Amino acid sequence: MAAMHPRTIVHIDLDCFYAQVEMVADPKLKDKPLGIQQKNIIVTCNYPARARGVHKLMYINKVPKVCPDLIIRDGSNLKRYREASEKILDHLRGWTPEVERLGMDEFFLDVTHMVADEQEKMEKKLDFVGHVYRGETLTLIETQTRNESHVPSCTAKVHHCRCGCYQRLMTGSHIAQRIRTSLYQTLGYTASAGISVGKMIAKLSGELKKPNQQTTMLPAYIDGFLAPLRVRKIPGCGYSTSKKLASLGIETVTQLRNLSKQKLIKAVGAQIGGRLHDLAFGLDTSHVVATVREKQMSEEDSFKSCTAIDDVALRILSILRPLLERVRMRFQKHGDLPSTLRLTIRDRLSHQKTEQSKINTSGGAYFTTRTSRQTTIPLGFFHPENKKQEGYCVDHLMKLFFKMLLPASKRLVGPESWANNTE
Ligand code: TTP
Ligand code: MG
Repeated sequence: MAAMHPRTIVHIDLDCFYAQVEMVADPKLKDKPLGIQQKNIIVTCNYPARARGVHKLMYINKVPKVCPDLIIRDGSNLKRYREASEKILDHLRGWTPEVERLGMDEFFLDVTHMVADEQEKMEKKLDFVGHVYRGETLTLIETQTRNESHVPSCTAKVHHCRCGCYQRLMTGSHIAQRIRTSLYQTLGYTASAGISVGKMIAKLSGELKKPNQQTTMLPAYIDGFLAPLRVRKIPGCGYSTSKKLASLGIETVTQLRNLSKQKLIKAVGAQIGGRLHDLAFGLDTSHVVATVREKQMSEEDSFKSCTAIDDVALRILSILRPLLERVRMRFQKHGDLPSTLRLTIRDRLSHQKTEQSKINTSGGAYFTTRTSRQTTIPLGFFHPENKKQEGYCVDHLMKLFFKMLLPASKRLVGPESWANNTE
């Protein structure tokens, strides 16, 4: 008979990521409260700072009252965080090729094959390593496995998965521990991990104990664990979906379970609705999709307070420079260069006012909800030896900018040359 829970998934989330990058670079910071600032917000802070009451996304003006001696580092240049994320990805790939990166500091690893290999050669592991959700009941499970007659009948249902997942997850917990230890010993980073039979539940389990800890979730407990959670906790249930659900009086997973799949689909659409319905019941068959080298490189800016054309050009230049630096590093590492330059602009009326410039190495279609224009770049143009690339890119991005924004850009003050020069 096929196993009901055949997979073992590990989710790894780096602790206070940006702050850790700073602490790894400068170990003196390690035990001091440290916050990372972007604009007027502390985007993250280390755990000594959290113990003092600082939290992620705290406004900077609240800091003096809460933690006057907070050390603040500027986090507006993402370069070192991206580099650290690349190194971590490379390291994790040394364990298994099946690594999917989510954002910069989260990684899913499908360790099913590693578990199978390990189980073949090992004598049985005696226990889990790290935390186990509702671990206090595990003695009963073991008692039951060894000699069922000693187990009170009321526990039998809860612990009765005989597909072998219990043993696999136990092995998975040892693998997760080894991966975390090697990450620390090799690169100096601590991470928290969740271990379970699917991606969503592994991610949610890892959040239970932080920092530098891990939690295993056995299938028998998934249902009860999910039931009281707020729907917003379910990956894929974002701000607008949870708002739609709230308007139907649905705020928890239990309430979501009581809504029929048809009604849910009607409220939030077929794609999200179908998936949410399954996830509410812990059904998650989504695979770990190994992260391939990024096809596009992008930087973005809100372009706030740009009133003159020169402001726009300067702002484009300031976001272009880190982008070109990334292109150079990638060339050094992998030897490939971009072929397309793309500018994307999000509608200023939408609630996320962001404009992006993109260098696209694939040339493929990318965003559907934003306006974008692109231009093909001569082969080899982005070679680091070419000193003219910066000025050339600004010129082209300005032309693309005017192509898209001609009516609005007439309100900007400044030279007409770019506007008039839009092939
Ligand atoms: P998180 O994993 O949410 O946070 P974290 O790693 O700092 O802390 P934790 O120990 O709780 O996992 O985000 C990863 C990084 O992303 C974080 O270090 C800073 C950045 N970030 C933003 O840029 N904007 C945001 O709104 C948040 C929440 C994080
Ligand atoms: Mg993190």
